[in-house]
Amino acid sequence: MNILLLSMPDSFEHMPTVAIRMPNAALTSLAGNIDAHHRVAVADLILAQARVRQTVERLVREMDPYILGLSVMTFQRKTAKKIIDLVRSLSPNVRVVVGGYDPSLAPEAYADSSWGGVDFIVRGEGEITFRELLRALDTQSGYDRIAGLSYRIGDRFCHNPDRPISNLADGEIRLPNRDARVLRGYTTLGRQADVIETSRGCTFDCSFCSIIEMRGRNFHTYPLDRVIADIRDAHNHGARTIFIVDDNIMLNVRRFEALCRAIIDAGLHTIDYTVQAMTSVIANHGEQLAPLMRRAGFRYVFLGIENILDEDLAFLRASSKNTRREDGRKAGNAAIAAIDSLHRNKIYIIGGLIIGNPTDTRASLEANLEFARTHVDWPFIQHPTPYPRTPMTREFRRQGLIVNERLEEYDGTTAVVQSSHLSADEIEFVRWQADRWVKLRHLPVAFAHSPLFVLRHAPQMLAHLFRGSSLKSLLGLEDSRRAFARYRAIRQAEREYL
Ligand code: B12
Ligand code: SF4
Repeated sequence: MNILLLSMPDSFEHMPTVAIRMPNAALTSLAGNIDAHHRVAVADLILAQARVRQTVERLVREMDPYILGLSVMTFQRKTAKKIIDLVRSLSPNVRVVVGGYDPSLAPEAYADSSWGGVDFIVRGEGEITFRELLRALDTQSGYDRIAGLSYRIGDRFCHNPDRPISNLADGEIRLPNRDARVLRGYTTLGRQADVIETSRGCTFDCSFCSIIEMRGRNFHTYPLDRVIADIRDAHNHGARTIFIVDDNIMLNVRRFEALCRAIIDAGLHTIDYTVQAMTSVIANHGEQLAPLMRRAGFRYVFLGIENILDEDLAFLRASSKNTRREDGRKAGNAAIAAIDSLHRNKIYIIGGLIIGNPTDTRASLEANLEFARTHVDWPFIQHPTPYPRTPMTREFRRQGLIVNERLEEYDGTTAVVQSSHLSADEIEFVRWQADRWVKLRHLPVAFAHSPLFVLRHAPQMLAHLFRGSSLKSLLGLEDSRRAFARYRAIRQAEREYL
């Protein structure tokens, strides 16, 4: 069977594609876990953002797929529909499978008859469900026993029971197949980029996160020798910088330390690594952990600070993962101790903050922005976004604070909810104004690490950073709200990928 797997081209503001283009971890993992007789191609459309239609047309011509698989996040739903319509127009008999967070958490949207084009929805983890689906198609043996699968019969969808979570330790899920990738150009500031995973799941329950509804509260890990083999494979495929996509790798600190040592022992510490981390773990274990991370090659840590105010942390249900402990007692917000520890070891902070929560005032936004200015190297400031089935979505709906239902704008940096004190527009404006200048300060660091890349791409990087601004607005001679309106119009136009 010919299988074409696509991830969507939609990107968001904090990851300008001029500098960052990362692969989707799901698709190569699916490709690595199907039976060997299939012909499979993986295309991350982020690599072809300016020519999505032509790229899809070419791939359909070359692959003549029987199966089209799409990995979709909520803000990419509209693009996914357009791509399905395009492929159907070129290849009417193609069977369409969707998977990922949005189809898993909002399957009803894909089963809707106005969508028309979707045949199968793979809910939750996909490797085994997808493999079983392909076998069922091969042997025409029916779909009713495939856990985690929803399938179309005429105008309606049948939803099979959920699939139990994979335990990962038993070797059932094989390594990703990176040879299946057919597009080139993955990068982080000029270094070839890749992704690996070492674990899945999380035992916390932050109200904004989709993970709990997706898979429950649990944590499963791959054996470290498999992780090292995965990193080596990425390296052999050219990767020089790696993003670890685990939901929450820091749940087992001893294991993470062992991973750092294993990376060093395997000589793979020459790669630049980026990992996501809870502030509490870094604050509580930073003395030993941060130097070890540095030796293993960790360059950036995406810190889930979420918010620096207690009231907001409580709303986000993120208090305990951001609390520092001393002698077993709670000792306040962990963010500063975590950042100090990483900075002392020359590791840079991507600071994840969520502002625009229900009780936020101008002063609470400012407090967080000031924190970003003072402590963070690359701000990843987002607005609370009501993704399907999260507890936060229910709360925003209950309070009547959702002001925008256009899902393609649910990209994290478009404010789609208001607070009790501020309009959504005001919240986004305040963030936008501060954000660019903090990011600008990181440019010399990027230059020192990747001088040729930054020299060559500085004009595009600056143009992206200051989209909508003019010399007059930068000099304060034009109302910055006009520049903001232009920025929003540019963002709007960018979303039309085909
Ligand atoms: C790593 C990660 C990132 C990385 C991306 C690296 C990359 N290129 O993939 C970074 C930090 C850059 C990032 C950015 C964003 N992310 Co993100 N991210 C994650 C995270 C932590 C892990 C995703 C992952 O790779 N998992 C490993 C793979 C193997 O698992 P998987 O994707 O679930 O795939 C499995 C199944 O879903 C299924 N499957 C998936 N696709 C398909 C397709 C087919 C055909 C089939 C059959 C099956 C299938 O099978 C796979 C294997 O089991 C998740 C979850 C979390 N805890 O926060 C959020 C998450 C996916 N991100 C999310 C979002 C919204 C974003 C952003 C918009 C920012 C934001 N507002 O949070 C941006 C958008 C990125 C972009 N395209 O520009 C949301 C999605 C919510 C939703 N309902 O859509 C999540 C769930 C976090 C959350 N808020 O709850 N993200
Ligand atoms: S700690 Fe991270 S992965 Fe876990 S629930 Fe919170 S945001 Fe999601």
